[in-house]
Amino acid sequence: MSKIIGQPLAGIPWEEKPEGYTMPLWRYSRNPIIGRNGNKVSNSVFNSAVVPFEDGYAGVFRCDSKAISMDIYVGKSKDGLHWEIEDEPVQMEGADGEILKWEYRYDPRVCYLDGRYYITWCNGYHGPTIGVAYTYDFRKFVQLENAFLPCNRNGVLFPRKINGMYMMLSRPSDNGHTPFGDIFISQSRDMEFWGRHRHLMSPVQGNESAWQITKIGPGPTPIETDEGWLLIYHGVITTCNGFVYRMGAALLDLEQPWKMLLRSKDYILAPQEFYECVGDVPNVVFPCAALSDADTGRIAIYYGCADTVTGLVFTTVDDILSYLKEHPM
Ligand code: BMA
Repeated sequence: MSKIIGQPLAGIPWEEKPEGYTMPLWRYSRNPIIGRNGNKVSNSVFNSAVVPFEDGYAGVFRCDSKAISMDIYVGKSKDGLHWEIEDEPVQMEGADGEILKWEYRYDPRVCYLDGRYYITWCNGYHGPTIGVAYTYDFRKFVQLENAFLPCNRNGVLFPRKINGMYMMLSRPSDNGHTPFGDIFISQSRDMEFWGRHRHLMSPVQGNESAWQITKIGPGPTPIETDEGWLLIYHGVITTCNGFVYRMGAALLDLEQPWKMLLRSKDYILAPQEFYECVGDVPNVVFPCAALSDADTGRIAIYYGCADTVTGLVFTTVDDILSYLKEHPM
């Protein structure tokens, strides 16, 4: 039996695996949990991040407006399933007005670390880069320096320091619909200056695992297990109809997380349901957050569906790690 190293979460959203199901992730029966009209302004609500907060959950949600302007909004929930999303975007304060200039903000992640909720997101600053902010209460947000130079997307923090360093995954990119992309890990002593960049993983060339041939990017905050860090990521193939986004998983060394121990050859989730295949951008499943319960090993993953709505899938640490071991690269 594999173990999650972390906090218990007795109220984690949950449904049992359907009888006879053979894939490692199973969908919530009432997906999608958030529709297009998640708040007053939204055209779509997707690629969003949630964490346990007070006696329920809080999150930061990507809502593209009806003007198709990308921004992030606070949401709250009692049960992790029913969400109330604010109608006004997150307001940031910070030391340097230059950094507070707003171009666009999307694909947030939230990570509880050292007593703060850190938000990372794709932040427009002369091209996409990684914005960083923290909050204690999901009301006041303090924005720090952008972590990297543009162009970069998918900044994902580890939930604790490793060997005294904060660690962040990211995926250097271009300013458009990037047709390439490897995942790197960067380190920082202070959440401001990032360095010691280490390569983690590349897309898979050839025909061996073509769902992840074009680019890959980290998803939720990695989950610590007794066997390594469990990383859920997205992998992309270029088809005659454009990109198709699927989900994969990898296991990373606990002390040196740029060393990959296992990686899925088979995807763990693919766009197959109507709401994943039909929407503003068809054929996208894009994970950005996971809740986990260290007592039972349960994991609930929040993901964007077709860049339009938000879905939930379930697994356990055993289901996903045994699948990884049975379908290795
Ligand atoms: C990426 C980002 C994601 C989106 C994906 C698929 O470049 O824009 O937010 O989900 O493309 O459209």
